[in-house]
Amino acid sequence: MSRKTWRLRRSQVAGLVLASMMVGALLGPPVASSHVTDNIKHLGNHIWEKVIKRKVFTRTQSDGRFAAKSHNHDARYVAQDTCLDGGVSRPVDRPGPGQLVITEIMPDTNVLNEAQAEWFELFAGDAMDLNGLQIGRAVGSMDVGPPLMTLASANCIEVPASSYVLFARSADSLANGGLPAVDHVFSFAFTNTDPTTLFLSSEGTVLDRVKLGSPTPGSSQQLAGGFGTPSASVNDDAAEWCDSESAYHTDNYGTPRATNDGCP
Ligand SMILES: [Ca+2]
Ligand SMILES: [Ca+2]
Ligand SMILES: [Ca+2]
Repeated sequence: MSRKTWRLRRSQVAGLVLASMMVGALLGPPVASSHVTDNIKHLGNHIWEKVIKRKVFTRTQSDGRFAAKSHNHDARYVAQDTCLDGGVSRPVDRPGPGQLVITEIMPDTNVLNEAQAEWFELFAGDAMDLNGLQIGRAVGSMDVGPPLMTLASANCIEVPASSYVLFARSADSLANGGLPAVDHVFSFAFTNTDPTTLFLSSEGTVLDRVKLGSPTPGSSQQLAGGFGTPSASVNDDAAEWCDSESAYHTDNYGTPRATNDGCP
């Protein structure tokens, strides 16, 4: 075998290894933890963000408008700088860390089809726009993985101060267990046996994240209510969470889009 042929084959092998790493990154997070794994995760994040970027622009184009490019020059993150408020363009009023808090998650419903009935709730302490908000989940770790959804619209996705935002797998109250008005539909799933994790980020900045134990069937996991404004740092402590005891459905407990119960 000539030296030239060996070089060619070695580069082909390298190409195959890279391709398999990219496929692995797209299929899901690797189990082992190592430097190589970190590189694969980084590559996976990069690909996801490229995919999301395309989606954001596609959505905006279908509305006949283009999202402005971010001042953040990190190409991995997409940001929409302006949105339409009553038809008038203005800067997006993004939340900062602590302004948007994860308050309740229903990963494991009784009776209902979970692919339509899972939900989670956020609390907005201040008025804000949710344009560009990214949400994701990482099983078994507080690590922030690739975002699983990004909120995008040509119009400002406004949220008033001191209000709850409800995300559910379906907006159909006949399918989702009779939830109150759903603000946003999500398509990823919560497992019922692993720890429940969720994070929120905007322009690459983590706004909030939680890691809880595995859920009790039929009960939401809720941040203890009754102690003033929900806090994105207090909710880091799993001891501040408990199962809801308020029924919103004949076989399911939680307080979707409403103040949480106190914990015993
Ligand atoms: Ca589930
Ligand atoms: Ca937190
Ligand atoms: Ca609630």
